Amino acid sequence: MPHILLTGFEPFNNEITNPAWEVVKLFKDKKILANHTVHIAQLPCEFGQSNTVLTTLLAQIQPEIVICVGQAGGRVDISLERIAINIDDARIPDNAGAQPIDQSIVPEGPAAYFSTLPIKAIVKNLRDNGIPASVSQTAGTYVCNHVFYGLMHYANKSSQILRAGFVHIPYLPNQACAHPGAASMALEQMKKALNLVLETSITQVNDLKLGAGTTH
Ligand code: PCA
Repeated sequence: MPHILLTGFEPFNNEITNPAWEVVKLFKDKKILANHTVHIAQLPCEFGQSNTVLTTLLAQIQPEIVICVGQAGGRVDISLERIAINIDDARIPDNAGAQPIDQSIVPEGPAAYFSTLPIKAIVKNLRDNGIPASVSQTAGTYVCNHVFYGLMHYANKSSQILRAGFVHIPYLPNQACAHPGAASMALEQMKKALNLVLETSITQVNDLKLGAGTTH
């Protein structure tokens, strides 16, 4: 029976919720496409500790598919992250007060890793189902990119993990009320989106060759 690990983060930056955890927790013990069991976990919004927690879970659960989800306040849609880069550069302190600037995540690691999720096929499936989605060319340089890089570094050495990647999601509507003008997405739609992300990650063997580039 294949296993999926799905993670979300605790709230950070004075928010009282994190949409990533709110949606991930709806998948507790769920079965996707009949036989894939979902395991969920909350990660601390802390450099270092987030990857310690994640790698412990990866060793325990031995999942075939891993998807980490984070809040990207201000983004307008479900963002499929393409690339994790080997740098921490924190604009704000993390939840433990750390604010690394221009530090490698894994000093001996490569500059970057690509997501191994079928990100183009996922974007297409989400849009076909009426959910705004896009490929994102950067997950930033804060804790989400830190976890994305840590995940891909681990997955790169693992024969167990077949697919791994990171998804950023917008604010929930109640959060956006405190950030006038910021986009948001309802929890139900995020849940439908995440379900499609998981199903597509299971069924789509090769990604589609669809344009998702940007000029800036
Ligand atoms: N978003 C932050 C860290 C935790 C989260 O949910 C980020 O995008 O780095």
